[in-house]
Amino acid sequence: MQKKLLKEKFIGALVGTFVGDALGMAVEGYSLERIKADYGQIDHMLEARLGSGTYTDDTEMMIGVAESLASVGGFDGEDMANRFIDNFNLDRGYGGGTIQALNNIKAGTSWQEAGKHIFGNGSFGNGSAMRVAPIGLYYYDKYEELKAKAKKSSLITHAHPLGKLGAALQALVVGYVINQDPRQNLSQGDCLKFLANTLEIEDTEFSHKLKITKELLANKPKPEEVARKLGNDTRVFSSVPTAIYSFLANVNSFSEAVMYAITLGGDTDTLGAMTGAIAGAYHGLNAIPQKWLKSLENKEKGLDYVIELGEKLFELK
Ligand code: R7I
Ligand code: MG
Ligand code: MG
Repeated sequence: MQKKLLKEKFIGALVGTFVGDALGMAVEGYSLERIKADYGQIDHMLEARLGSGTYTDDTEMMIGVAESLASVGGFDGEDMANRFIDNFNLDRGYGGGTIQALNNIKAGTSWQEAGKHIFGNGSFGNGSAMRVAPIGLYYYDKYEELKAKAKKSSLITHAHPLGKLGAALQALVVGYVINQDPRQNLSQGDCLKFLANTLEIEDTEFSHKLKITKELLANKPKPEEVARKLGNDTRVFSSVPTAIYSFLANVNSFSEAVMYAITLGGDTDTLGAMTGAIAGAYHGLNAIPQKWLKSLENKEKGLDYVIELGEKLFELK
């Protein structure tokens, strides 16, 4: 692939996370029906908690993942955990399990142990998948390493086997689409087959959901059915497959994919962030509408900073 396109795709995955997160934030927790009644489709940044065009924990943590990979030159759990702690801003809206794990680390527990007993057996929230795109970029040319590093990055806060698997699935789909040329037609079937064959998901929630994804793609169902069958909540198996579906069902357009994901309701900032990461990694930065880019926050660690992080990761490769 041309270097110029690959660079666009690296930056697109990070900015895609940011745009999807910011677009979905204002309606996080709304039902599909409420979004439909109040807004129809959300095609501009609404006024939100920290102002329109601002990001939430999804992007704040993605920034931590990217910063760590870029500064160390690969995965380092202790460094990544410290970045999460340094960047942490409670007002961005963090999940309870993640807050606990980061507090454990601050209190001296190692990053390998900090998340192990949250919710009993570790969290399977979507917090480690929503932030994982930079791992998909950094290891896009080595899928075995990509999976292993994604799982380790999850362990910091989401130690449950399904939490780790969900992060690996999201990183893997990002890595896969980085390798695909957006000017050629992407085969939905090949993509799903690749994911099922490359990750050890057999007999898990994920294999079940990917099978449903394939059926839904063939049937062009209403969004209500997609949300009901794939899920739209904060559990990782109820959101990563939904993001993959949203991308594949709208494979020719970054904006259609992200707006579709948010229309499904529920964990909308995260569905937007994960779909934006995949669609951005596939299409590249140029496919993200200017009107959205212009409305993103751009002070400290804002849009320009995220673009620079994408460039840095690309240069390192
Ligand atoms: O995963 P996490 O960081 O939350 C991310 C979400 C995203 O929507 C962000 O935008 C932000 O709003 O928060 O936080 P966790 O608390 O680890 O997990 C999220 C939720 O998943 C929990 O509140 C639980 O509802 C659910 N969950 C579990 N439920 C039962 N048993 C996670 N693990 C378990 C479990 O083991
Ligand atoms: Mg969030
Ligand atoms: Mg969310």
